Amino acid sequence: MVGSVTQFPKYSIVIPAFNEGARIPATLESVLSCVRAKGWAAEIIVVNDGSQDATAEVVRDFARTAPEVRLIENSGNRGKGYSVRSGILQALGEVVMFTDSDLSAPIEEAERLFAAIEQGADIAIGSRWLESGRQTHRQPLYRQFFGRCFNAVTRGVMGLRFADTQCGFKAFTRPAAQTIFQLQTIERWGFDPEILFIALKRGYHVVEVPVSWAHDERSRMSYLRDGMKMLEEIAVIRWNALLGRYGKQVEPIHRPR
Ligand SMILES: Nc1nc2c(ncn2[C@@H]2O[C@H](COP(=O)(O)OP(=O)(O)O)[C@@H](O)[C@H]2O)c(=O)[nH]1
Ligand SMILES: [Mg+2]
Repeated sequence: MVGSVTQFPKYSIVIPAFNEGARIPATLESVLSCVRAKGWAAEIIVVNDGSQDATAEVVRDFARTAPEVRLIENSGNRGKGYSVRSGILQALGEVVMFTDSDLSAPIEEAERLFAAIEQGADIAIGSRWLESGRQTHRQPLYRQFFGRCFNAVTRGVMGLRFADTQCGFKAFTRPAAQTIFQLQTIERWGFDPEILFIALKRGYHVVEVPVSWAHDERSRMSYLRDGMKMLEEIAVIRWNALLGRYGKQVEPIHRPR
């Protein structure tokens, strides 16, 4: 647990947050009450990505009364990929997951990811498309369209045979998380296909788990601009692979004793 020197949490829940002052209080309430109701030994790490609003203060307020909550601050706005990596590499849990701040997948669904890991997966990724009936509020059609196109590209160009690479709800064993995120180079939206690509390359067992999902309209993404950037990032990933950058040896990160 945070603050304890001998015992580490079983689960780390990493939440990247950019200008989430409005959404994060309800998010932390839900995550905390879920963690406590289920009796999970968990830490909740919010990574503030250079927000210009009150995100950091709100999280600090929570942390005052909830020892499970930790705040990590980026030096400025560095991107979702950078933020998730930072949280995951500083996490202390045996199983490490990340979720979007809007909790589009309710945090209770984490149990399904944890169960998959319990059953032997190294990585369990949430999927909105395996059982699409679980989506109570779908993305608008144009976003579904972009999503499908991007999926076709990750399949064709990167060989990723997953129904949904982009779901912001993924869990890892500690060793898998440390290896993959130390090799990650993409710091903005295109980091998801990169971590999956590395995972397969390093021989990890990845399973897709259908999760419930309610799209939140207040998206932080600009589909056209960020979509173009993501295509460029796929080229970078291919290039990195060609240069053997994902085959490097990686040392585990030791937890403070
Ligand atoms: N836009 C944006 N979101 C970030 C950034 N860094 C972290 N995030 C977080 O990434 C998560 C996903 O954002 P969201 O708006 O829900 O994305 P969408 O639902 O996929 O459109 C949220 O938790 C954001 O706070 C960043 O630089 N830009
Ligand atoms: Mg969202």
